[in-house]
Amino acid sequence: MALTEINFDGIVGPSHNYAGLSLGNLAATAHAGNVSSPRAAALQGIAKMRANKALGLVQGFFLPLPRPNARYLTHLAADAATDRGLIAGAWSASSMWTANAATVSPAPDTADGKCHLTVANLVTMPHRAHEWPDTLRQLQVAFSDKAHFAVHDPVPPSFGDEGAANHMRLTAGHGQPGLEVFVYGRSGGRFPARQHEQASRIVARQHRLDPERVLFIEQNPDAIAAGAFHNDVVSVANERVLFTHEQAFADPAAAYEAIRARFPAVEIVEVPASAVSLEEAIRTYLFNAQLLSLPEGEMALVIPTEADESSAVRGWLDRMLASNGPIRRVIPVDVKQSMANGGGPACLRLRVVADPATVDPRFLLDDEKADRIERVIARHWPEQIDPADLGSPSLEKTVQDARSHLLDALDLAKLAGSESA
Ligand code: SUG
Repeated sequence: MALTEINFDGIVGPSHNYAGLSLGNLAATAHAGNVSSPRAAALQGIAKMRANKALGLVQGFFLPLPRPNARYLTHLAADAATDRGLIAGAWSASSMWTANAATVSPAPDTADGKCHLTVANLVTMPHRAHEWPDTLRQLQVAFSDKAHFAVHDPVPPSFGDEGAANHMRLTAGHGQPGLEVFVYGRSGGRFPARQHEQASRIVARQHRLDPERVLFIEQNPDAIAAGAFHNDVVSVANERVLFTHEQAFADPAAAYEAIRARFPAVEIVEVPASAVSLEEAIRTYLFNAQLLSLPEGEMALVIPTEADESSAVRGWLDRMLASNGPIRRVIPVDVKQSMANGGGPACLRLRVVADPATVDPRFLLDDEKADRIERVIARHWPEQIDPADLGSPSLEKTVQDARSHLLDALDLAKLAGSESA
């Protein structure tokens, strides 16, 4: 089979909770302390995968990581009563947002003709910084075919790297060479800039990209300060289309010019602030959408229901659809449980352009496997978690058992236990 885009969604883990750990992520901090619904969250995620698969797309998934992370907890020497944030961090299900798992450069872009993946170090947020060893282990299993994939260690922790959430690819077709656009933050005003320029540059060199087909663009500090903690909250690209908010980049005119110079076929669909303010774009996650090329050839935008329910956003989308632009369909999806932690449809997936036959088939979804996963979730995922219960031995057992049942059901028991320290 030819190279195709495969979306790997993170299965929402059984410890999904609202601990309010991500400074600068407004949804996560607004919902801090709320009771979460891990079972509903995971089922929402499976429904999204099923819907995308039904569009004729290839769908993969990654497993939740072992939580609580026992070795990490030991190293924290945390006090159960006073170090609640640290403990919650060890329990976080944040690996569900696989757009932060790694940066991916497909084979047509790299000097050795392999698909390169660099696991993200996620060092800016403590609860995410301990994800990468287990994520790496999973990537090494899913993409173990060394003739087709090169899986890299994270860039040094001195440079924060948040993976594909700050990376876009423009190309005439997924299987053709592309322009890889890395977006970094220099200043985030009141909030941290999570993607360091040097991390992006290291990844580009490590992936052996052609310097003529790489761009490094600064994110607008005002966007970070308004809550766009990753570029994928304000822009998304697919094939020849860049769908972006007017205020996504520090210098939008220079950014568009540089993109056009290297990829003249680009179609930039820019949403002006006069139609959708930066705040409304961030509140509704209009840009944290999956922009997908359907088998029939047209493009669809999979948006969160929050965006569909906004009159400003919906009004703009209706005008866009009427204008005969490159995006021909808009498909709302309910991922409310993830959205309340600042993770929309695009955060929940990692795009890998590859021949599906070269990927470990245990990570690819079919209908029967979706049924199997749903059954495990319905039976073993907790219905609710109050963040005050994080640390409880009985909840710990429930969460660990739930994950083991999933691993067994998918023949992936070898990923039991933890690599993280
Ligand atoms: O890293 N939220 C995640 C959301 C990640 C979204 N990813 C992309 N935009 N690609 C984060 O901020 C909240 C967890 C908590 O507060 O309990 C959290 O980690």
